[in-house]
Amino acid sequence: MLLTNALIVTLKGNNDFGMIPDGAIAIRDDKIVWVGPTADIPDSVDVLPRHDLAGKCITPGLIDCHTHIVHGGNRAAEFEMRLNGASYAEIAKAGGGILSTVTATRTATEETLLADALPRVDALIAEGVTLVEIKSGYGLDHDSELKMLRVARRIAQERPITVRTSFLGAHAVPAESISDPETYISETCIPALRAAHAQRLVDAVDGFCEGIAFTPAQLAPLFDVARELGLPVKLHAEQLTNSGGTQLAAKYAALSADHLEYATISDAQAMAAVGTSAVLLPGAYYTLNETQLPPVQALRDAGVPIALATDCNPGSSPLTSILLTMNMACTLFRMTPLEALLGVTAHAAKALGASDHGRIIPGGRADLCVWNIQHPAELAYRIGFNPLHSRIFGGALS
Ligand code: DI6
Ligand code: FE
Repeated sequence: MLLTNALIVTLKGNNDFGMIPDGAIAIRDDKIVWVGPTADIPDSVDVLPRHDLAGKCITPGLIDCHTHIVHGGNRAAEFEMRLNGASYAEIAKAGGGILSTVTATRTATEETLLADALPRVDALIAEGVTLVEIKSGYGLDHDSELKMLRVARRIAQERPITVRTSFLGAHAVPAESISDPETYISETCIPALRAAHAQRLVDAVDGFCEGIAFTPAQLAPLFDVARELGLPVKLHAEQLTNSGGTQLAAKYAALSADHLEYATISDAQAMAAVGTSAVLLPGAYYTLNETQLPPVQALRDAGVPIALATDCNPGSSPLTSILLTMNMACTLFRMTPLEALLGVTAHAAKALGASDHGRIIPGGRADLCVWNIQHPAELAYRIGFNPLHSRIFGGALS
């Protein structure tokens, strides 16, 4: 198809929206084959069926590059506890937090996990998300981790969305292994990773480096296996304290280091040196009532691409709005609307190693959003308003 008469936000460069007023996009199958001014449409694509967009705005399909969207139950009761004075770390230490979701996830059937996750995925789709990353990490035993990853893969069959999975067996130390995290990594986590990889369930390997989770030394053997299997790594790093996660991530040339509230200037420089992206998660910052801001200016100065994501999870970020995530990044982290849009498109794609996503360029995948807006800054500006007109997924309206 040939989309004409649109304000196209290509995000072709890195420091501007790359706008083409009265632009056109030619799509064949699931690929963008040409983009430029409507006046310059080449003969080769002029034969395609035309859709006049009457001045609407087109951006790349949005990307949520860090979610735990598959999980059992919810933690509204814990939300209430926190508001009555308990801290996140205290709740985790008392066997609540992540571990209560582990129990709910272990006991849920695959069908229940899928049925619970789909409405959350639908909320993302309704705001133009075309690619979502989904982590395991609430199973913490062999079968339950694989179950979560199978559900994540099934989401891509049930809905018009691309799913990238991350194995997060090192999300927390399960209650039965609490005195011996090293053995949990070697005897449970690594064998589960190998099995999940053999069943093609894993696109990347993630971990949680934190006082309440794992140390860099405990995570290193897992990352060694990821490397052996040819899988890229990512890491939850410096969310609650500076625990050396960013340096570990940089040592393994991770795709991304995520959260980063307690990261330093030298952490940002270590990431820049190996091309590791930052993934900032304003929903978790907001939900935990955090006051330590991630080092946005240090990341900018070092040239680290900054991605944004919902972190959709039942504990620290029960958020399924990518547009609100953009708004929070601007208001809470003082990022610009351009940075926010790059954060959920081109930079999110980079954080997933998905190079054909996130920009409107010839050869790129035809995942697009059509918006009822006059300028792309409107996407981050409004709060709780969804201007999506339509969504094109793999070259088809959906
Ligand atoms: N950091 C987070 O914010 C989520 N996981 C993580 O490593 C929270 C997970 C949860 O509380 O269930
Ligand atoms: Fe997370």
